Amino acid sequence: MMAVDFGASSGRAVTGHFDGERLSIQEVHRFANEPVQLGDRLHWDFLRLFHELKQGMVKAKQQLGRTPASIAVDTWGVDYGLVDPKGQLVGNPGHYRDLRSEPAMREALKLIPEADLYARTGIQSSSINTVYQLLAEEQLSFGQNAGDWRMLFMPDLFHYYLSGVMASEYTIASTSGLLDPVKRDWNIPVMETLSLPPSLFNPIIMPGTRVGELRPDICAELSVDGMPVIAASGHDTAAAVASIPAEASRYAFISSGTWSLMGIELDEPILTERSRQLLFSNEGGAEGKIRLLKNIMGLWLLQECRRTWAMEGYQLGYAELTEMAEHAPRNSSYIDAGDAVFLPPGNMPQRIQEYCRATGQPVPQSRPEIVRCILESLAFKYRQTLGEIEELTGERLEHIHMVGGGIQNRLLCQLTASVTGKTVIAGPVEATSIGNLMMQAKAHGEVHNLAEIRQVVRQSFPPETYLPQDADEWEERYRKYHQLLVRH
Ligand code: ADP
Ligand code: LRH
Repeated sequence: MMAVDFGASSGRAVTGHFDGERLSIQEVHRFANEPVQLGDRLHWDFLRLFHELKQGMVKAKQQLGRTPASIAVDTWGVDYGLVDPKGQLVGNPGHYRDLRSEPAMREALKLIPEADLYARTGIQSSSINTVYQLLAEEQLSFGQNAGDWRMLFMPDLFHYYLSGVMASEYTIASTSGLLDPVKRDWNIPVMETLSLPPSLFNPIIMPGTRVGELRPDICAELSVDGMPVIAASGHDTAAAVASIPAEASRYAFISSGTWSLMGIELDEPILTERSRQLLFSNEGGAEGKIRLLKNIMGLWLLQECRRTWAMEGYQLGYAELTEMAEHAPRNSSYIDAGDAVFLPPGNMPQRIQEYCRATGQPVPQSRPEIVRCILESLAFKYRQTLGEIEELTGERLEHIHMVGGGIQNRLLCQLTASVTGKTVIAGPVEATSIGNLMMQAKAHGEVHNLAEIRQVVRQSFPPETYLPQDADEWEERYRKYHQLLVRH
């Protein structure tokens, strides 16, 4: 099988072989996935990425010695493309780290009060949400033929151009702010109140559904045989959560990559006023589960520092940056890693310094100090969020499962264990691709449910455990963070 994962730090094509007990994976293609600023809008580079996907298919065939048994694409949430009745893209898909949807969000919330919208969709209001991006689409309101267009989330858009079939997979649709989280289907009354035509949206299909077959012209172009295109789990975070190698029934998770998505898996959504105030969203998971989670800025903060420093002539790898932070002077400044001020691309070191100055804290000056400030602030945010999850669910959680590329930052895993006082179980790194592949295996009937998927992942990719250290010191420092940032 073949998974293609479009992450913000890179895109990758991974093949997976399931022998009935274990999954083995091999990365066959990794490529940049950089957005392009064109005019006043930030875009996906869709055509280039479709080309990279094809390169991945060619390399997968070379590596396996035959055409994979199936293919599935996942991407980050919320973004989409618009397609006209002839199947042509209506412009390049927009990228959510573009602040054009902020005014649209304010307008929408005049039509439906935020508390009401949350109770009906279970999604925290953020300018990145599909609903606000759609409302901000000038073409949608002004285009003459918009009534015939279809909206396809990014994984669905790739699947459409691979198979010619339009569908809307549940996990990715659940990031839109336009689903009814109880019915797990489109929320037509919300669309109507916001004047979004329901005809834009395709029917929802559940993760693990076969969308169609690879188009014959693509088979001919790439010299590959036909294969099923599967909507495995279109949302990268949902795929990552599906692959958590959990044994315990209750645990918190952190999907650690460009974002940190921290939450818990539930059978039904929590749509209370308290959950809205605490900024939790109810997104969809495999088997119709609910991922109650919070978006935390995550390693994006570090990615943007790295990019800024590279432009200033300092090329630093992640391993090097982490090592610098290990030896940094004792940190005494924190940022709120949930603050939307850190959302758009830009000079992140400067933004962090300004944040510390504005909150009356010592301003971190050196690169090691800034990296340390980011990592400790993330760990503190995780502790705060864990307390909130425990409050909302009424359960005490003893384990945190961390998955994704971010667990290669061992300092962050250790800080998370020490600051929260919980056992951190870290792995797998390629959780998203693994979740994608195992949901394909499920579609092939090779495994039957989420519990079996998780058992296979546990057997195939044994995780690493981190235990808390220096509990008293971290308790004291968290108190300071709490006084400074959480109470205000
Ligand atoms: P996404 O798919 O969300 O873009 P990934 O799961 O690929 O993200 O994780 C990317 C993050 O992993 C990077 O931002 C970086 O901080 C971290 N990372 C990658 N490689 C290393 C490494 N060798 N050491 C420490 N951290 C790393
Ligand atoms: C992580 C992620 C997250 C979304 C964000 C847009 O990659 O999918 O779950 O909220 O990107």
